[in-house]
Amino acid sequence: TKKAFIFDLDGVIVDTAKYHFLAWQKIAAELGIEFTPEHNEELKGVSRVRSLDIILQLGKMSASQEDKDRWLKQKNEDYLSYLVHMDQSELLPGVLHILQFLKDHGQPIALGSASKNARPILEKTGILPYFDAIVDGNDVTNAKPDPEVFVQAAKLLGIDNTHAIVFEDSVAGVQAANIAGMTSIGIGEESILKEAQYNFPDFVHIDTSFIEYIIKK
Ligand code: B16
Ligand code: MG
Repeated sequence: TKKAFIFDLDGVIVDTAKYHFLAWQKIAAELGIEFTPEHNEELKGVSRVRSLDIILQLGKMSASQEDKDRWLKQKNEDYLSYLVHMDQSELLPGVLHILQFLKDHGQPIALGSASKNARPILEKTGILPYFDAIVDGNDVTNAKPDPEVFVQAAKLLGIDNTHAIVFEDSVAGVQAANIAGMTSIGIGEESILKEAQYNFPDFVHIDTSFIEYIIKK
């Protein structure tokens, strides 16, 4: 059967989660808010605007829209500065192999990311041609765990939700896939991604026989 393979971007295809963390940490430090890697788990897969709200909540702070807009701009500029020299070497291990395997087997591939910076990252890492559809933070109004981003992706590929497989590194993203009735594959620590139907530490641990099994299922 033809399935739809939907990839999250940050933390699944590229290790940009570390850059998001660094950029947010700078803002938090400026505001005198303690922001740890554990706190950062809550920001994964979450929109930029919502991420700032979570950080402000952590510091029990409220702020004017003007201040928020300034911090959001500052965060993104800082984040983009980490991406300037990005190239194919920043693809997470094993990703390219799986993308190629799916292509060779005629399987539709989509991106389902909360990021508004998704396209330039796909271009810089040279994997844009693998994607039959791209849905990112510029296309959706509801952020993960709302399934909008994945539902749109499956629709663009013309595949039923129940035949869609989502690779995700975030709790919110795994929840979004589950809510949509899709197969969720957690990439990362199993103890964090408890709700995923399958879990792998990374793509190196995903055997092509597993992908074949999912395609046939
Ligand atoms: P941007 P994903 C998400 O991307 C990140 O996980 C999340 O940390 C980030 O805040 C969000 O994109 C928005 O990104 O600021 O670039 O628009 O994991 O859904 O690919
Ligand atoms: Mg992610």
